[in-house]
Amino acid sequence: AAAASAATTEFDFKAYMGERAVAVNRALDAAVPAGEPPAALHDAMRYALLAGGKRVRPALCLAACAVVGGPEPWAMPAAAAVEMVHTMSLVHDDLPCMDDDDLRRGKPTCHVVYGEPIAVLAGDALLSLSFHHMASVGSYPPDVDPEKHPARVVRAIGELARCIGSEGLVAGQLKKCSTCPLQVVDLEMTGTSETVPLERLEYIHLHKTAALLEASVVIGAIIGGGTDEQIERLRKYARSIGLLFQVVDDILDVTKSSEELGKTAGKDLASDKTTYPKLLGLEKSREFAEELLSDAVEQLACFDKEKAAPLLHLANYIAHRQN
Ligand code: GRG
Repeated sequence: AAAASAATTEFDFKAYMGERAVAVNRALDAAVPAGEPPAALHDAMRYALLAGGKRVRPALCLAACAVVGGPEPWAMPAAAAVEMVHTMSLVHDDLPCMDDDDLRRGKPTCHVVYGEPIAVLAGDALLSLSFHHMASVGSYPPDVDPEKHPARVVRAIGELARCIGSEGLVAGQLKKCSTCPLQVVDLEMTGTSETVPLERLEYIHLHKTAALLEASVVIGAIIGGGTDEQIERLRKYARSIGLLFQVVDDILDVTKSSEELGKTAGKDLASDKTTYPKLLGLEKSREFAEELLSDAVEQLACFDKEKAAPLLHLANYIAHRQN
């Protein structure tokens, strides 16, 4: 973490994120036609995609492309694609058969506005659009290396596919469903770790949250032309910040609700939900978060300091964010 402040005192993280969000929103806006048939489906996709969001995954993807020396625009189709996957996972997560949430990013959820069948289909369509978008040669800038680029795109598509299915997002969600009838599958899948709450929690977070964050970084590095060694270092960086993201989320759940309630124990410590503060205590959870941050930062040491500044700040932001 010391390296973080020394390297990048002049880096304006807020401006960096703001500029990336604008560029990513433009790409997402262009990716789904407004008002074209089937209009209800396209509207629902646009509603979910353009409803705000911090755009952390696309920023990671663009920053990873840049840190290995690739021009950022090369990674824009991939950055848009990872946000499409993220958005569709939120749409499905909010459905009545999953978390049954009415609000997302401060707005009514997709199924509340468009109905459940359209929300399911909008999610499905966003998922396939993400792959279509990544694979569309025409969506890449003309200066990509025509010899190397197609192979990089294929490799990146493989990374994206892997992080979504039974080794990624879907697996994490299945594990979360252990109180519903899916439990049978869940138990078959996980064997003995079922009896170890911390292992179980880490499994959920590594799949549900860290997998897509990891893929976002790795895909950016692949498209940017990173070496295998660089890609693996960045994968480690991303895995640490992926877990960090969720540990901090758990901590915020406790501390924010404590503030709101004016009490020392927040809603999360009192609820049934398993969280890091509940299993480790608040102090140990904070220590764990700092460890994960320094593990992530360590992986950036071999990169050019200036080029690594966005990834360094993204890690610090994830560790110290307040929402
Ligand atoms: C992927 C095929 C497929 C199905 C979906 C429902 C499901 C399987 C997975 C759920 C995944 C899920 C909801 C993970 C939570 C991820 C997470 C940490 C969300 C919050 O991310 P932020 O803070 O949100 O980046 P914003 O709104 O800023 O984008």
